[in-house]
Formats: sequence, C-alpha cells, structure tokens
Amino acid sequence: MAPDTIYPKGKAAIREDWKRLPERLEQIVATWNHDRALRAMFQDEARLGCLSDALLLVSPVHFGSMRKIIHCDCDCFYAAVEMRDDPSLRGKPLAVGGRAEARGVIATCNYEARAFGVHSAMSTARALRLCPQLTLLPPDFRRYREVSQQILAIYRDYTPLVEPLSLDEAYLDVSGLEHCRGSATLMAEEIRARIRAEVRITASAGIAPNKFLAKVASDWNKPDGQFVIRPQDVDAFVAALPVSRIFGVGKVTATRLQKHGARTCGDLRAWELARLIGEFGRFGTALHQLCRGIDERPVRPDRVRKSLSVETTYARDLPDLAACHAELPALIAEFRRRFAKLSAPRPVHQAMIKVKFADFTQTTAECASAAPDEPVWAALLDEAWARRERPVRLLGVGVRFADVAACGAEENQPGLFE
Ligand code: DCP
Ligand code: MG
Repeated sequence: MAPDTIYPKGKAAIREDWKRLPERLEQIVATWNHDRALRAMFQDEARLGCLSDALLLVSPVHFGSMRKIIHCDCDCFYAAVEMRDDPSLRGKPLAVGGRAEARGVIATCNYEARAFGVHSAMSTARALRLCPQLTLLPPDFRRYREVSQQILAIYRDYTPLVEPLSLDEAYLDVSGLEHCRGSATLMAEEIRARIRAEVRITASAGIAPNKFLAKVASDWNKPDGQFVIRPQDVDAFVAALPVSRIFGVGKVTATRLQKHGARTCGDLRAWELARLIGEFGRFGTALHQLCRGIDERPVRPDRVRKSLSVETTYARDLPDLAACHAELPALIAEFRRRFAKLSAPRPVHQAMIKVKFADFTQTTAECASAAPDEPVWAALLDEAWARRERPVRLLGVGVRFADVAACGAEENQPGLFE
C-alpha cells in the first residue's frame, strides 16, 4: 500500500508525515502494551520495513475500538444545592452534615470550608474547631435526589450508556457518537455548560479511554474543570500516577506497596503478575492491569446493585473480639453515609459482616434483616469471629438488597462481599 492512500495530502506533506510515521506508530502501540500479540506483530512488520502494513494492523484497533468514556462528578454536591437554593450561603464556609452534639459527621462542605481543612467524613466537632464560623446544614436527601435525576436526564440526551455511581457521579460511554463532531472533550464541555445553565450547579469531568482513567481525570481540574487523557498519553500519565490513585488501593495497601518500593504505577509495572497475585490474591490481577492503564470494564447502564458494604483494613490487627466491637460504630456510620448516597435505594433483605483474620483467611456471616442496626451487626460479628478466634486485619459491614434475582443484573463494584 502506497503512503498516499493513507495520507491524501500533497507530496511534500506526505514525505514529511511518512518520515515521522515510525515514531507516531510506536507512540500509538505504546498505548496498547496490554495487547502483546498485536504489539509483537506490529514490531515484526515495522522491523521488516512494511510500515504501511504495520499501520493497517494498528488502525482498526486504535481507531475502531478505542472507547471514549466521560466521568462526570458534581462539585461539593450537597453544599452546591444548598447554595443554589439560598444564595446568602455563597462565599462563606458551609458544610452539610450531622450536628456536633449528636456526634455527627460532615457529609460534604463547600470549597471555602475546605480551605480551613474541613472535609467529608470528618467529625462535625472537629470541623467546627478548625472553622468556628462554619455554617452547618442538615442534609435534605429528597432535594438532592431530584437534582440528581435532572442531571441524569441531561446525560441521557447524549447517550443511553449512562452508569450512575452515586447521586452526583456517572460514567458515560460516548464512543462513536456524532454529537460535537464525535469529540468527547466538546461533549463534556457542553454537558457541563448545560448542568450550569439548567441545574445551576457546577460539575467536573474526566475524559479517557476507560473508566479508571476517566474517574482519575475528573478529579484533576476540580472544581468546575475537566481533563482529558488521550490514548497516546495513557502510558506516560499512568506511569507517573501514585498507586494510591488506583481504586481499591486504600491506605494500608498503598503503604505496603511503598514499603516494597512501589510508589507509582510505573514502579508497580516491574512486579510480575505471579508476585502481585501472591501478595494481593485476585486483586493482584486487577493491579497488574490497572498500573498499565488497562481497564476493560464496560459502562453498564443496567447495573443493579445487589449489595452495599464498607470495609476497613486496619494498620494494626485488632487483637480480640472486644477490639472488633469497638470498631463497629465507625464502620456502621460510614455504611450509613454510603447508603444515603445511593441514587435508587431498594429494600434491604439481609445484613452481612465480613471478617478477614491476620492469617488472611476470610469469613462472612449474614442474617435476614430489613433494617439492620448495631445489635444485628454485633451478633453477626460474634458469629464470624467465633469461627477462628484470632486477630483481625479487616472488618466489613453491609447489606444485601431484595429482588436481585428478578432484576437479573450483577453488581461489580470493588469492595463488596463475595
Ligand atoms: N458524601 C457523604 N459522605 C462522604 C462523602 C460524600 O455523605 N463521606 C455525600 C456528600 C457529597 C456527595 O456525597 O456532596 C458526593 O460525594 P463526592 O465525593 O463527589 O463529594 P462532593 O461532590 O461533595 O465534592 P467534590 O467537589 O470533591 O466532588
Ligand atoms: Mg462530587
């Protein structure tokens, strides 16, 4: 195949482009280091000097099946809704959360309050110490849900492939769409402009070839900004990314990785798959892919949550049952916050406890319950702990929802009970 069939430009321009082609192709192929077979074939072709054949090999994969994912996340969501409905709250530190006297915690706060060090999940008492002039409002979930529905309707004007993650976050797969000449960047700008005009709050967006990177990117220029990770930039971007930005890598795992010299995803690439699996079990396989910027999870508009749970790995093992019980209230409080964020909560069917012991064995206990409270989870904890009676490295509490069989879809969020 002659170069001019690929580059329908003038001859001089073709010659210039042709000179740069090997470099350009290498760049493209570097973004798919996950597809070893393809890469090897490409390199053989390129070595043999058949660049046009190499290009043919590359283009269907690169240009044909590369996905465009947008992750949208509203800025200080609950606080933004409150400021919209009462403009006198603007420009001053504001938080939404429970009262200090009731041992409440901050659900979120505006960016003025963040300047004082206030943040989500902090106790309200501490937030008030950091920022005595903080205005505190109780949450109004009904209003937040209404706003959430309005924003989802905007997303669905662009694509039916919308997967809500919580009230203020969603993934959109906009691959192959014709809006905005197919540019996901322009689509994200337009969507954000519509949210601002129609809902009167701001949102940030990340645009990338997969969900993992789109979510990282939406945080990059927050608030009221967006960030694009182009396919050809994935490799370098992820190499420099701290391992703590990988979903599922919490403080304990990040510290453990750092101890072994893996601070960035680039460092982690030196680890063989077998070593990662040895250290982290099934999550090791995910880590092997994620540190290379690979995430094949599809955007699933039909995803039906079948359970919700929160878990914590403790920096120091909990020595006995009493120490485990002492951790339960904090876990339950975090569970309730996450539950309140669900966009479409369904009836609860079972309560669950997960215990991972110091020797890495794991067990779960569950019982029927429509509205679990602390005594229900505490009884499950007794039951689970009694099975091995040894120090505990991880505790989780959660629920299963009713009617999963009828819905027929599966939850694939990390950190759930399995
Ligand atoms: N939320 C909560 N408890 C938490 C975290 C969040 O109740 N620990 C609630 C309040 C947030 C909403 O969920 O407004 C969305 O969560 P985000 O993590 O997206 O946080 P924000 O939208 O508030 O801020 P950001 O601008 O950082 O996205
Ligand atoms: Mg948000």
